[in-house]
Amino acid sequence: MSESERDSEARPVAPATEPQEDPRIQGEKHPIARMIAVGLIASVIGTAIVLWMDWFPTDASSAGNDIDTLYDVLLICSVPIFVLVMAVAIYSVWKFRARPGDMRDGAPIHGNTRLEIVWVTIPFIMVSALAIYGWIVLDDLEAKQPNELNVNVTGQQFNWSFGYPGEKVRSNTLMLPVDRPVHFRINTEDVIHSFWVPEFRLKSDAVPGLTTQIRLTPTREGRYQVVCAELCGLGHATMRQVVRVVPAGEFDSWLQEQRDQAGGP
Ligand SMILES: [Cu+2]
Repeated sequence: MSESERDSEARPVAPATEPQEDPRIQGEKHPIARMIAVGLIASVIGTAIVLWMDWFPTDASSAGNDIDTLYDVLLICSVPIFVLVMAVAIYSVWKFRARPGDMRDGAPIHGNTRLEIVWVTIPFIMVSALAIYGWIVLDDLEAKQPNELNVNVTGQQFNWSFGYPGEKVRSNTLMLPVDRPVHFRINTEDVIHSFWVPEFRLKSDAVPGLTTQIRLTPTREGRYQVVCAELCGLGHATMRQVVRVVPAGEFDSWLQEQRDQAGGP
């Protein structure tokens, strides 16, 4: 009798049986369907909540409508994905948690090619479509307008100042005539700042060595605030200046007043 024959006699081979279903998932034949149902309900609720929320103050510029619509589209696309992923993750952690004293290994799980193709393709298509949509909106907003008022914006730690080219006027209040297109050229004297009037929606960094620009038309008279939206030092939170959008006649007389003061004794 050879050595291998003796071995097989000594250790009887266990009879081949069908693999047992893991008792922990018995009765959970289609947990994925239930998870997706929970995720879909949560997505509808989540999307309704974020659309109901007021994210920005009332808009006061020509860019407001387009930016708000773009923001809503981004929310409608991203909230359901976030909520669905979190719903599946939280449901799984709760439903398939190890009971006290259960020291067994988890069931072995292998890759799923079809699922992986789906979860790469869908986000790729969504992100590409949103990027194209955002680019079209931005391109539209950046188009040159007739009869633009040029305003030079200068940021420094920790205030903003505004120059009206050709007028030799500099001001710490941003005075703008209503319904006239404005072309802002934005600079900084020190570190990076970010020029933002929430009611106008558009925002642009002020970067050392560069002149950045934005175009918009103020459409609502009122008093707003320029906010620095880039952490720029200890006084960052105080880096706010008044914006006033006034009728054209009032703007002209203000400009005349500033000219007189600049050319005064
Ligand atoms: Cu700043």
